[in-house]
Amino acid sequence: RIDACIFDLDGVIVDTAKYHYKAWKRLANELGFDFTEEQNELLKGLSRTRSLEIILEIGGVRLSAEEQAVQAARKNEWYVDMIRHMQPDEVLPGAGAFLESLRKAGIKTALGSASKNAGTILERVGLAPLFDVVVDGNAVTASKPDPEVFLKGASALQADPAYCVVFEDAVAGIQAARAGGMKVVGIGAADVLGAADIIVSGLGDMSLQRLKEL
Ligand code: B16
Ligand code: MG
Repeated sequence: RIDACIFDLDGVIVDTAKYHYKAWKRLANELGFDFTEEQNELLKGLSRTRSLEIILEIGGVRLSAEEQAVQAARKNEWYVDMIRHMQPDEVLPGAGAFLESLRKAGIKTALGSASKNAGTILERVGLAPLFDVVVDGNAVTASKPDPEVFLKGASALQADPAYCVVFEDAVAGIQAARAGGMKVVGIGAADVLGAADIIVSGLGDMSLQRLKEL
């Protein structure tokens, strides 16, 4: 029995990692060091603040808390400048159709994202109407792997976590779903996402039938 599905945003519904990467790389370069796409992988699912700490460690740069807040805000300005141009064709393959099939089947949907920009992104790509509830980085105090974001989603949908399925592309997100007592579908590569119940390459591989088999 499945009552609700809770979706991560970046890497599951849209690929915003490429915009995060551009903005973080610009910041790293301005601070005098390089930042690679492989290093960007480490930041998936982590909060903006935690991401900046990791980038500064990579560059061996030490900043005061105030200066870190300033730099995180600059990065976010560049990032928002990119995502405000996003279009519906940037929704990852199969995501819209799967969300619609859930709606038809009476299964509730929530977004569970670390991003404080999640609302803007959903509006831009036209998916906001397909989510019953949005829990984003503005609504949580503890980042993934803490289960808070998913538990808040389940609670807002009045769903028992045992009957919720989380869709996640990041290791920290899969750990968060597990810690919340939920089922989890990993999106991506089997070698990194081993702790998921099943692993698919994208929502295009999901169906109501597959969901019921979980
Ligand atoms: P923002 P998700 C996460 O989104 C991204 O994966 C992560 O790279 C980013 O740092 C985080 O959101 C915070 O985003 O700076 O927009 O608040 O995967 O949890 O949907
Ligand atoms: Mg993600």
